[in-house]
Amino acid sequence: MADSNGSAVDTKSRFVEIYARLKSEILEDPAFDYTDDSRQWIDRMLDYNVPGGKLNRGISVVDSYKLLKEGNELTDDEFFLSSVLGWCIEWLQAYFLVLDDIMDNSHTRRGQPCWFRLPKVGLIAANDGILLDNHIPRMLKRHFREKPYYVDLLDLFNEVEFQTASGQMLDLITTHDGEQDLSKYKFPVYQRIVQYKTAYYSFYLPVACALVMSGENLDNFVGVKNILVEMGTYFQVQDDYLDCFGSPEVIGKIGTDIEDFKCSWLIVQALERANENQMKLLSENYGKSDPASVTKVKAIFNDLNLQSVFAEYEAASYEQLICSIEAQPSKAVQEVLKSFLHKIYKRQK
Ligand code: DMA
Ligand code: MG
Ligand code: MG
Ligand code: MG
Repeated sequence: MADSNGSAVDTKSRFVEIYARLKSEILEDPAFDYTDDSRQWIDRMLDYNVPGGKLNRGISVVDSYKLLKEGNELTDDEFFLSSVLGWCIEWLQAYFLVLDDIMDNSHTRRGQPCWFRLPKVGLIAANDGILLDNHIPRMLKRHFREKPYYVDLLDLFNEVEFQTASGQMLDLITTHDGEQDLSKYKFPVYQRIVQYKTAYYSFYLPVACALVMSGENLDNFVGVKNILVEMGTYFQVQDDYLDCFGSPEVIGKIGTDIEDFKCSWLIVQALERANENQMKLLSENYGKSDPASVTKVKAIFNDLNLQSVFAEYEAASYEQLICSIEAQPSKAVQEVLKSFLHKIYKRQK
């Protein structure tokens, strides 16, 4: 048996190879008669937005499916099909990120300018987002139409996409310009936003895909879903922390949460701890785009020791997740959940 590290590298490179095949199937799609220019546009748009991330979500489908088979090697067909589902999640993520960067007024993503920032792209990016989204059911149809679980897959992707878009709506309407009001930024509001915008698609969806492919009924995995939603919340807390305290060269993006008046984990924690003077400074400076205001907000985050508050939250979340995972009856399911947790615990990017 390959050592675990060797096989992880192998899984990633085999997974990455499958992208080229899926892309060429899209470019050859007989339903649309591509001109040279349009084929080139899609080709470049996909390469720019789909494969350049960490691929954690996509590869987790393959890893989880393998663990559900109690570690037995996958056949070539099983490896391919679980990878297609993984790539569908990466496509879904690309779709949400292209639009998220427009709405969040972001500058960089994965170490390069956001797609809509390219002079030739601009708001064509909005339609590119729609195309990315439309590619998903086409890939599912091509590769899963004959499977008994085809309808379940379609339903799963539809539900999770609905949840994510609803989470984005909550994130955006909470952040409304013009009526900046920090008094509503409390933990339960925060939790609801991140559960919907991040946890379902990033954590539940990869594992749910692997379960559906294994012939399981998702109704029997509510406990697993709850654990994954907790893990997804922890992941978004890390994202919010890194937005301010991470290094842009490592995370590949420049933070905009303070400028955007986001209901981020840091501001929620700061508001719980600020004295009267700090509170006043936060209301005057949070959500302003000038660098001096951003610097003042960051200084308060530092004065309130939010770095150590985060370190404590991180350790406590980990303990709690491990405890819930170990209460799961199936060893294989425990392994799936632990492997996912270890991919993100103390991540720097
Ligand atoms: C991202 O939230 C959620 C989705 C659905 C893309 P975010 O805006 O904090 O993400 P990022 O920091 O990557 O822009
Ligand atoms: Mg964003
Ligand atoms: Mg956003
Ligand atoms: Mg963020």
